[in-house]
Amino acid sequence: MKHTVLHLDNEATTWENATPVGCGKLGAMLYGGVEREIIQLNEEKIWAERTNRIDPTEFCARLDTIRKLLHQGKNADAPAKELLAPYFGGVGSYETAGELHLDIFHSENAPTTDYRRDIDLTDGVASVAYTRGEVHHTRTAFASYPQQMLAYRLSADQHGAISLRAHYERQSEITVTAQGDTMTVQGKTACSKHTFTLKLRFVADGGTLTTDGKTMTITAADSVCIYVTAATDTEPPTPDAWSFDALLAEHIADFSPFMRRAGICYQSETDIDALPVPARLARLREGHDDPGLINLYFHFGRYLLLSSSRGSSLPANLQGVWNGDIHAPWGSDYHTNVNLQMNYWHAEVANLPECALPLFHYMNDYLLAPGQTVARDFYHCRGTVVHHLSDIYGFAAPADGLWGLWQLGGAWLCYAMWEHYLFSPDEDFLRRVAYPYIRECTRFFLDFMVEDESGTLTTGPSTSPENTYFVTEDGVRTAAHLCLSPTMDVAVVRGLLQMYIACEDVLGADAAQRREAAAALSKMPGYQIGARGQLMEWQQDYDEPEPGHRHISHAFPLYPGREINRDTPDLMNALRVTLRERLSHGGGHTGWSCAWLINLYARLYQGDDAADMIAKLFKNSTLDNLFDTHPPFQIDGNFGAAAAMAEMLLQSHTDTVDLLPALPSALAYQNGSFYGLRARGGITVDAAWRDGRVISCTLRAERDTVVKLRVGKKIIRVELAADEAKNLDFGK
Ligand code: FUC
Repeated sequence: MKHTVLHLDNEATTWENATPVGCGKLGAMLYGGVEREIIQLNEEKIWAERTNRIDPTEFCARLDTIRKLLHQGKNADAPAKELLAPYFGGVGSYETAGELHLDIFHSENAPTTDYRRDIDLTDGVASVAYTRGEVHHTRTAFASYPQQMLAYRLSADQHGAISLRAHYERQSEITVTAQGDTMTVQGKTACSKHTFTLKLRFVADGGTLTTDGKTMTITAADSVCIYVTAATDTEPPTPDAWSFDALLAEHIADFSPFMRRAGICYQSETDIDALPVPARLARLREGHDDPGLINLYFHFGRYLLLSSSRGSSLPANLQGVWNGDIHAPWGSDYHTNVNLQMNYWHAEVANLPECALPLFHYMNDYLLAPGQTVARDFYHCRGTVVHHLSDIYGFAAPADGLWGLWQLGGAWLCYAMWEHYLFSPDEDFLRRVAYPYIRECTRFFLDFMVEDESGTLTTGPSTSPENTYFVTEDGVRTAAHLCLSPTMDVAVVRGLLQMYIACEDVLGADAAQRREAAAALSKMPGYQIGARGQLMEWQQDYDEPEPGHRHISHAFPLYPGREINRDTPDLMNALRVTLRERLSHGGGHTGWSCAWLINLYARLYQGDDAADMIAKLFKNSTLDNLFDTHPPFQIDGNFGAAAAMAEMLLQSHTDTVDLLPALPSALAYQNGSFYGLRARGGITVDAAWRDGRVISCTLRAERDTVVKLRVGKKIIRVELAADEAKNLDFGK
């Protein structure tokens, strides 16, 4: 299996374009500068805590007033702004740990040639290489998960060629002390509530190492290794003076098996694959195809997840684990009205299910209990709730403004747990990890929803995430956020009730609540088609101020939900109209929104439109290092698009496993293969196609099972025995 390399030919001039490495808790962005190297560092818990918790007294009574207005068909935005303004909270920002700066002294007075900056995505190793005069310089960096340590080496092919001076910077007060070969950095988060410490150990081979108490100077070394540990509110261990090569070997043995599990391999041209990414993006922008870039992007999406969400780490935030600021864009927080969920869309299908476990720990250990308090105090409901954003301190209340009055964040997160179970049905996981959160979330909605006059259950006051609709009052048209039962609420809650009932059917834990849930499900509204043939976003067919809005919330039942599928052709058609309208008004203009559209077109079996969206993503929302840009950098687009690239080749959300459900028809996509993609039911699939037709596939199952495999128009029944590979040959 060949190594997949993300190749650049320039130093990063901005943080956003640097090279990411990470091991879940720690992250680094490497600029790869020849004269000055900057290594920006992160530790996942350096996060400012907002301490002014809102007193929820009276919230519930005021909310009732707003709800009544909505039930009377009135616009409730203005009174809600007035009545509820005191109750909107906020969270602090995830923060940078600061930057190690290395001033590099080259003795050769010659130009730099043959510069390259790479990430070997398979091994998880970043590198820089260049030639200066007669000397070839190499830098190697990685984040060791087994050691929870960052490692960086500068070396050259001639003795004594490495000289540098190292100092540490942060855009806020820090204490730096250098003693012997170790630099210790101490600082506080912006709220001053949390302290953090980094230890940087310098090991020079040959030459001299001196310190003035703050900086390190190394002269004429053969190589220099730097090892970094970091921790918040506690001391990190001092890095051992490791053998770099042994540490590297251990890291590759740890990292690469995950990366080797799965891949997409559209047939591509070797000389185009070898180009630096900026040149490939430029070619694309000129209208050339580059299916090989999809292979790379998919792998990079897996690399980023494995590097930012692992073991006992926190889940990937808006920027994974990478952030160069004290006050990051959107606080680099956990946005739960699409972004955090999208971060995990590829985890199962792209064969990194372990990387989803940090999300589940976060839900159970950080969100569940605080969400119960908010459910009780704000809504007088049982169960647990999360609104549209959160942090690492269990924030679960409404935030920001009227668009923060949206109670569905936790319910949507339940889908990740449920999908994890569907992909690998493990009753123990369901009982211990998924069920406690899903049950509590369901309980909230059983209490929260109220019947309207017709006996239909309604959610709200709520919003269709961040979108508004027009209402006319006294002849004046205004945009309103608040409503009852926007389609997304309906879809998320319907799916939640279904998954909860399915959990009870496996576990049989709470017959009374199962009955309540089944009764509630029977009273939920369905989906409606509007005057233009579109799927309606609200209960009424409103005009919209922003018809190209980035959120496509009402498409939820198509993806990531599954209620709209080939068995509901009218609703599929309605969504076709919806997407066309969104796009004709400039939709898909943020990276994550574009990534969602690729998934939606894949689920509509419109491979050509999916390919157009991929091209749009590459052209408008992809930085030179393949980071997704909102703008600015936001990691959800990387993850959501990786999921979509798999979804075009393999789907399993209905009762069949579908091969190549949305392969684009252009010549560039007609030949290729994939390996290690996962289908629901504990199945792993490899497949190859030629001239657009599947020629072979291999299926493996975790347990004995029967698969209905859809290949073209045929459905084939395949019996699989646990852990036995079954090869199917479909002829040339
Ligand atoms: C949601 C989106 C924004 C942005 C933010 C972090 O609120 O509407 O576009 O992605 O999250």
